[in-house]
Formats: sequence, structure tokens, C-alpha cells
Amino acid sequence: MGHRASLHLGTAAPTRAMLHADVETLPREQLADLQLQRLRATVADAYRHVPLHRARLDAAGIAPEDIRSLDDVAHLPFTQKSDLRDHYPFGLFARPVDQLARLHASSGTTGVPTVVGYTAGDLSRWADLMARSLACAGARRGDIVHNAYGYGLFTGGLGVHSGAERLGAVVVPVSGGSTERQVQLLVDFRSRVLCSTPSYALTIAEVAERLGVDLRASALEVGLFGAEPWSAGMRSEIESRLGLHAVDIYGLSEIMGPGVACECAARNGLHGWEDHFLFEVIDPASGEPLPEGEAGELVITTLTKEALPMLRYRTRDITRLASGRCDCGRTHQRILRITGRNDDMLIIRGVNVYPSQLEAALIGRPGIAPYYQLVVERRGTLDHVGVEVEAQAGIAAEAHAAIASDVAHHIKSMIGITTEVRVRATGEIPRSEGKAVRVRDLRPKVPV
Ligand code: DLL
Repeated sequence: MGHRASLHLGTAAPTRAMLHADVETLPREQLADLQLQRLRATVADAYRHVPLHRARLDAAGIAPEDIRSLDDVAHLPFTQKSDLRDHYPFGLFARPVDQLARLHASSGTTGVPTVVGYTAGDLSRWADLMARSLACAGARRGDIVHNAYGYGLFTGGLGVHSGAERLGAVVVPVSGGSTERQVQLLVDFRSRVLCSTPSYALTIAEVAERLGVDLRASALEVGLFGAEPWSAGMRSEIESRLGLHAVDIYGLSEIMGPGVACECAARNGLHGWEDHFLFEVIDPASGEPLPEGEAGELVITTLTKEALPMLRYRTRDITRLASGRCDCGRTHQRILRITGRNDDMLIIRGVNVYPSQLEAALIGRPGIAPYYQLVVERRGTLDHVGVEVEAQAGIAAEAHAAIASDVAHHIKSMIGITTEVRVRATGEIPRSEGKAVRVRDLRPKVPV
């Protein structure tokens, strides 16, 4: 518990200059004009070069010239992950392969990967947006940026890398894993910025503590954490153990990669970069757009992508949009913290629950460490959730039952569901080196 009782060193918001101040503060009417002009060009380009988009637009009776206002986006057909899989590998690309500069891919659970492509221009715009996001989070030219996102087909490593270089920072391309070495490099290089998944940031904190290294006394000041959902409690945990200011960053490979949206000093939602993307929130069941402020599925249309223009891509991510004034002066809409994905939602005796809600109820309960896994089973006709948590170091096994009952009560009162909580000994819950696996789903698979 020592780390919790100590001061939150270095968590004050660092002062930050806007990298693209003119666009970041563009009055909303001008932003809308720019979006409309780019939307029309994107739809025309997708229509001309991508047979799937052309067929769907034709079937919906929409010609690119029919887009006269931003509201017309609601008439466009959706695109989803299965479209990329069904046209594996390059079927949704709007440019021939010899005009591409890079491919990324995500493995997915069904076997067929999702492949995304970039022209040199796409890579350059991505580096710009990622640099803008880093600056928005508080990173500066000349900073040492420890980049522990995985390098390779995953967009996290190379996406952050190019953005940090574009900003004029010094990148340490360490990727995930070999955590003891990472701790040493963080200290020796005096890195000011840490980029990783939130769950891996906690792994780094834990390994440092075990090695007797106090990272709160290191040069770290800013963390950009994303690629998986994380709760406010997880943010305080990371901040108090690493002594930095933790900022949420969002993105997805189908749209670009990291840097689609990022929090500013106000940490009141993530500014979605509207000069390059058009954001909507829809009712996931009906597909109808929802009024601003209502929770639903985030849908994104790209406005400047050349190789892989996306029309109304259904992200499956659940959030709300806010476009009111932000204290930082940026005019771009805010995407509020992503609570989870449609496909991760559990229905427990009729109550819809996201793993991140369980995380919010767990983190900070007395006696437990911030590591957990949810085990979902079918018992008879009902889904059942087992919550595996880990005792804090030094807690005697005799105390486990009392801790389990406290956690189960707390979940029941916060979320209204009954769970079976099991307290494990220190180190028994697997540690993350990238995206954490939070749910073990043991329910029988429904044939599709
Ligand atoms: O995770 C890109 C990324 C890398 C974002 C590094 C941020 C930092 P994918 O592997 O395609 O791309 O996974 C995208 O991850 O649809 C969300 O479900 C989830 N996700 C990403 N960022 C956040 C976040 C990268 N800040 C999927 N909060 C998305 C919650 C997030 N979920």
C-alpha cells in the first residue's frame, strides 16, 4: 500500500503547446465546411475506386454528388470489420498495391486477419496526427519518448514512433516485453514520456517496485495510454505508481491507428481530430444516429485517407460525443472515455455489463492489487461471471474470504449483478505486455 499513501509526484498537467494551433482551434463552422468538402471528395474517390462502396452506394441510390451537407452522411451505407475480411487482403483499397507504402494487420479471433494499407501521403498525415496527439498530451520536441507499444503488424508501435519523430522527439523503440530491461532504460535514458497500454504500464510499475527502483523519482512526466479500455481508478493507480500525468489516446487500425483522438490537459474526453475524420454515434441496434451526448456506437468516416477510405465504419466502441467548449481552446469534438465494445458486452441476468465497469468497481478496493480476470460461464440457461482478483502482497490467505465478500458486495451495489469473487495469491493473474486479456469466456460457442 506504500505507493498509494505517497504523494502523486509529477501528476500535475504539464503545460503544452498546440502543434497545429490554427486547425486545432478552427471555428466549428469552418471545420464543418472543411469536413463537407473532404467528405464529398472521399465519397467520390471510394465510389470510383472501390467496387464494394460503389455497389453499396448504387444499391442505396446515392451518387457522390448527392452529399450536400454533413447530415447527408447518415444516408451512406455502413462499413464493418467483416467487409475487410470478406475482401481479404486488399479488396477495399482505393489504390493499386504499387502505390502503397505500408501494410498493417490485426490477427482477430476468427483467423482471417484484417489488413490495412497506407500510401506515403497517408503515413505522413498519420505522423502529423500522432505528433499532434503527443503534443496535446504534453510531449515536446526534444523529449525522450519510451515507446513500449508493440512493433510489427500492430499499429501501436510504428504509429507512435513516426509521430514522436515528426514532433522532433527522441524515440526509444523498445516495444513490449523484457520489462526489467525497460525499467533500466527508463531510468538511464531519463525518458520523459511513456507510451504503452495501461495494463503494460502497470506491469512496468510492478517490476520496478520489485527491483527496488522508484520510477516516481525518475524523469517520467507524461504517459500516453490506450489500445484497450481503462477506468479512472486505473488512471490514478498508474499515476501514483509511476509519478506521471496519464492521458488517454484512442485509435484503430481500420481508420488509421493510434492518434485518431487524444485527451488534452482538461482530460474531459478525447479530442477527435475532425479535420481528418467525421464522427457519429449511432444506436447499435437500429443503426440510427443518436443526438449528441447519448451513449452508443462510434462510427467514423475518414476524410483524407487515400489507400483505404472508410465510409461510416462501425467501430463497435461504445461512447458519447461532446462538442461544447473545452478549457484548452481546441474546438474539435470530444469522444468520451470508451466504456467497452459491443462485442465485449456481457448480459448477466438481463443486466448489460462491460468489463470496464467491473474494473471501475474493483480497482482501489482494500486488500486487492489492480489485476483481474473475468471468467464467463453458462450455468443452465444463465450466464455466470466469476471475478478473479489478486490479493495485495503481504495479505494472509485467511483474509481472502473477507476480501472476496467485500468485493462481491461492492460490485452488487455499484452494478447490480451477483458475481462469484475468487481471491488469488500475488502473481497468479497473468501480467500484460500489450493488450490485456480481461475475459475468459468459457460459454459454449454458438455455431454461426
Ligand atoms: O489499438 C491502435 C492504438 C494503438 C490505439 C496505441 C491507441 C494506442 P487496434 O489494434 O486496431 O488499434 O484496436 C482498436 O482498441 O476499436 C478499441 O476497441 C480499442 N481501443 C483503442 N484505444 C482505446 C482507448 C489500436 N483509448 C480497438 N480506450 C478500438 C478504449 C481503446 N479502447
